[in-house]
Amino acid sequence: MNTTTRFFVHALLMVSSLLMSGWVRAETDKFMAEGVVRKIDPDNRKITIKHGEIKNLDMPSMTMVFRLQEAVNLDKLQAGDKVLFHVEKIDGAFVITDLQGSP
Ligand SMILES: [Cu+2]
Repeated sequence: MNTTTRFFVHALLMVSSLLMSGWVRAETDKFMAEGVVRKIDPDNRKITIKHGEIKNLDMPSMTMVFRLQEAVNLDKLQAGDKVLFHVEKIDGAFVITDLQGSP
């Protein structure tokens, strides 16, 4: 390996490790709120959840309606289900971007 090649290999490794650590951090920092499904409106992609504290939004526990992002699958969901979910404020609306069943 000549010096130039070695330099580029080094730079590439550094950039990829930075990207990886940023990605891993973003994944683990994603706050998952706890909740119980109250009502589902699949036609309008809306869901009513009685939720615990949502730390990333500074929101205390309450029952409210959320919008569901297209990627979130609600086929198996029904009222009474315990869920873990991530909410983001997008264009002034509270949107669930990730939702999973809770044991
Ligand atoms: Cu709320």
